Amino acid sequence: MRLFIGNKNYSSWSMRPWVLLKQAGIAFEEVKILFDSFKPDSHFKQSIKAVSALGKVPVLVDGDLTIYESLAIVEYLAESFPDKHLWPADKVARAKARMACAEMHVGFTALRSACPMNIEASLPHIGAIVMRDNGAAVANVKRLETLWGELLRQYAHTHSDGMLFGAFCAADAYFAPVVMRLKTYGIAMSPMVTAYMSRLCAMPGVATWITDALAEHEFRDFEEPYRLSQ
Ligand SMILES: N[C@@H](CCC(=O)N[C@@H](CS)C(=O)NCC(=O)O)C(=O)O
Repeated sequence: MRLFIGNKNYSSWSMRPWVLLKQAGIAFEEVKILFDSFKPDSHFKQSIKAVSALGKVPVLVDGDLTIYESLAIVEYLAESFPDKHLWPADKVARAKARMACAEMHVGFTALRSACPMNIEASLPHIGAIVMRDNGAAVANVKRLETLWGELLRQYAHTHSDGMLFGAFCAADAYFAPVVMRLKTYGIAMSPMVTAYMSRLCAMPGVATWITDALAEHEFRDFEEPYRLSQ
């Protein structure tokens, strides 16, 4: 199995299936296509379009099958590796985990656009301005607090991982990039959620992604609304 991803510092969508695979201990080959631009003639677009017509990462290639869209990749992995419990075992918890991932997939747009993922950056001054002036982003953060708070209160104690549904699952992988944003932009969360964020960052699959992202040093102007190139 090969997983095509973009820059680890910037590519929030790539991070989701990658940390899920890594955390579950599923073997795969990583193929990184560095962003240059998203223009049709860019190296990135040409390279990923040769793999998948959508022209976006992540893409999972398993034999003859090519899957784009991160949620479809997660579902395919969950079906292919049932013993890895990528979704919670309990039916009700599983429904809630799928809801949370679907909500993440289409939602939190104000926060995502005001605070793009940038793992190596430290931008609390930008986070403060966003939280002061951007009501929609503030609402997104409040929704995260409510959603995560409810799940953590109900499930975190059921497994030593202390994740949203107890053991690490697809929902945690799905929210990992949001946790990166909250950290980069210094957005304050409740003590319970802050503790979850720390536990998530310490999960080996997530920690490895962060280490790789910090080692990347590939500055891209078009991914950097706030920093200047050194
Ligand atoms: N809905 C897609 C989103 C994928 C996506 O937007 N990936 C970004 C990188 S993080 C990308 O490839 N962008 C290229 C572009 O927009 O042209 C998914 O879930 O996989």
